[in-house]
Amino acid sequence: MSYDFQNIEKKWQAQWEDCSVATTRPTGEGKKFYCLDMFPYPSGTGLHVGHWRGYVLSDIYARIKWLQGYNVLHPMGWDAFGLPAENDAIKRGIHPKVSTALNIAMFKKQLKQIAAIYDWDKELNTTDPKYYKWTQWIFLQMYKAGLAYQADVPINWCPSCLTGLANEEVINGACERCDTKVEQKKIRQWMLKITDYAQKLLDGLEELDWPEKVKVMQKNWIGKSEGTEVIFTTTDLQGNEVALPIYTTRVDTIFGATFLVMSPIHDLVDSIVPADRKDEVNAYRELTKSTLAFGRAVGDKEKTGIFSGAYARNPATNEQIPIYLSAFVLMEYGTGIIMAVPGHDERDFEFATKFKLPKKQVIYAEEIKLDAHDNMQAAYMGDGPLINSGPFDGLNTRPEGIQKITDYLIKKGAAVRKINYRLRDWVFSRQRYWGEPIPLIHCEKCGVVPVPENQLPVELPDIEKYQPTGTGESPLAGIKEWVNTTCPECKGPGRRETNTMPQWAGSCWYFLRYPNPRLEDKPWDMKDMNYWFPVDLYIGGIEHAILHLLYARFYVKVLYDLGHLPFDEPFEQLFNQGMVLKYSELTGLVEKMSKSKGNVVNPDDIIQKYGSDVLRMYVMFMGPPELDCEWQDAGLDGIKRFLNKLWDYVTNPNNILPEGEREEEEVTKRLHKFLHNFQNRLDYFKPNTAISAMMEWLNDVIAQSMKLSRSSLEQLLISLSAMAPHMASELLEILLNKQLQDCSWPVYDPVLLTEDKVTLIIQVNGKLRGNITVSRDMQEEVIQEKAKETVVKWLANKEIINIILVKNRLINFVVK
Ligand code: ANZ
Ligand code: ZN
Repeated sequence: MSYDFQNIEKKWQAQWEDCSVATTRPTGEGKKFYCLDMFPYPSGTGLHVGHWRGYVLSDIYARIKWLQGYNVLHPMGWDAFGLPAENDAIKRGIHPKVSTALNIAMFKKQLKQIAAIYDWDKELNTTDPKYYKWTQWIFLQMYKAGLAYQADVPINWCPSCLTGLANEEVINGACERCDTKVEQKKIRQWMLKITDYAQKLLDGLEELDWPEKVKVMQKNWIGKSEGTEVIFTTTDLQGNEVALPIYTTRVDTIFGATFLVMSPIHDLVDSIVPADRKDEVNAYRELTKSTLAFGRAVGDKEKTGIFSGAYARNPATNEQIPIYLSAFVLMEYGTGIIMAVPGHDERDFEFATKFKLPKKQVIYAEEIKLDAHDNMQAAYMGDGPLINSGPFDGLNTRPEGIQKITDYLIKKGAAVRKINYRLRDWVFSRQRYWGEPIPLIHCEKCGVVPVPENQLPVELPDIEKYQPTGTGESPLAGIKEWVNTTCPECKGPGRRETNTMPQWAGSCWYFLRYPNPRLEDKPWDMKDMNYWFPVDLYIGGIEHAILHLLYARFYVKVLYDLGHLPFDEPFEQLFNQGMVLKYSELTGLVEKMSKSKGNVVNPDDIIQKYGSDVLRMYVMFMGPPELDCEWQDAGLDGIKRFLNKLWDYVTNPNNILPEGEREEEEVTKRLHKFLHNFQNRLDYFKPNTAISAMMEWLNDVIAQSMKLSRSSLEQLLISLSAMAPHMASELLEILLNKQLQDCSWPVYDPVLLTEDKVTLIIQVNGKLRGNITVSRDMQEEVIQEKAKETVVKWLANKEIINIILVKNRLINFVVK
């Protein structure tokens, strides 16, 4: 191999280590570009080639902006709280502080091989008390604004991790981390009122330059629904009338509501179930308890249910209809009670069929088939004129039917218009050790009292037993000296809150800290906020489309509303890179890399064998960056061959002209065509085809033995530096005696892009008869003469009565 990557990469990395090439300039100095990576969790397994895919991509854009003269902020940090470190502590007896520090050191060493232009002076770590002091401070601002509250709520409880989980951490009813089936458990929790921000979080999406897919995912997660809350009534066991509010988006079908269904855990169940049905009902509730998932996991399951023994009055028809209980109605959505319309809702139809309940048609449609007993064969979900709906017959279902029936019910005092969101408040506490302590004190006299801000951070104490207690209390509860404290208000005895924050707490705001991570007396400086935000480009995995991005947007909106930030959306442009997949011998499938599939590629091995530049370029060349792509070793060899070919060509003195000598015009044009394609494709996030443009250029140059001027060589090498910075820096130095930091990003000249020869079509009486290639600026008369010669045979013995010339396109001889 002609290019000695091992020594050359070592040399440049050592140089960049001593003196970072691209330190961020002070706030306010020039045009800024904030290029952010989703910071990694420093796991024990080290950096993955999947990380490389995102980090190289962002580095390309950071490098381009840097060479264009922008003031670039391209930082890196560590999202280092979380369960794995704690689980490690339990398993191997290593303190999370120790294992986290070791992992960070390893990650940093590996990251440096990417040779990204990170400004390591900006490095931050979420487990550093100087950092989490401000994570706690933000929580207190939320608490003081009434956005944090305690509730005894049924939460997702992972019986294996022994902790509560956020909805977002439950995947198909199982714990995201350990895949154990999640149970429901009522436990005292700290909640954040993210639901107060549902509408703002929806509205804010409109303006963002984000992938449509991510916006849709967030919209669906927030799940706005506009409908009606209708009051049905029943009589409780004491003979009092009680209201049973239901939520529906189809109030137009209310005349077809033939029963109500209530969540089995609804508070009103006990007061309406008659004595003779209690045992049966309780047995059903017991049965469904474990299957009741918090959130929306239920719904498609087989519909179980039971008759409550009670009836309700339908306010539209005044009919008494039976009340059923079923786990398919979620307590957490709407009112926890629904009106069932089997004629026009599929789920209700199934339920009615199973329990032999009446189905009533209230929308007319020709295609509805009735059986011999006038029963509907399936729910009709379409629209049409209302029937069997009293004074509303003949009205169209939507929007007129909904409107008129809602108005009618509102007038009767039996309904209100209502907007519901799927979004739930955020369970913010964890009963685990390795997280930020929640800075609150419980006092018997004063209640919950915030730790005074000048006493922050509340440091996580050292501890011997990390094991989760399983009682719903964090291991911190066992440290008496730490828990027992004085109440900041009455100075009497107080107890510290022992729950910790979820891992999200540190990652919801880290990007605000990067401009000045060592600031002591405040979390950030407004001057920095005004200058650096919003983040210009945020790159990370699609797996964060909902969780992290929604929480971070929520934090920023709250901080904006509280006057702590001058903007309310943090990330202007978002790009999600796809995953790296690889064939697994074990499963015979191309899959996401994982230890268990035995298909993980360790970047260290690749760097050993091919070097960092080849790996950088390969992860960009493997496919469109937004798609999942398959790793193939052969692809590395392809890149290696290309870089060697490039090296060999430009280091051959015969191919480079001496200083001051001009190259042929064709060579300059070919270079500018490349520069144009390269830039254009990068602008559209197509680094893979940008690399192809460079490969095509090189092939042309070699095929035509083009001799490059020194200035063309320089522009080529600077372009290369975005992808392969080591090799580019070396060549700049040895061939041109230049340093990358003294160069500027090349600009293509649009004038050089236009080909100066054009091919014209020649027609005779509108029929294609030939073509000629002429130079662009050739005079019309000359073109005519040349064209005549080409089609002389078609003009013989003809009289030319007109010549039509469309510049640079065609020439048509009209003849007789
Ligand atoms: C009667 C009806 C008739 C409905 C019909 C639909 C079609 P979105 O759009 O998601 O808001 N619903 C309400 N609360 C529920 C709960 N807690 N658990 C399960 N289902 C619930 O859906 C609103 C519809 O979902 C509501 O409108 C209600 O069923 C059901 F032809 O009411 B509908
Ligand atoms: Zn007190």
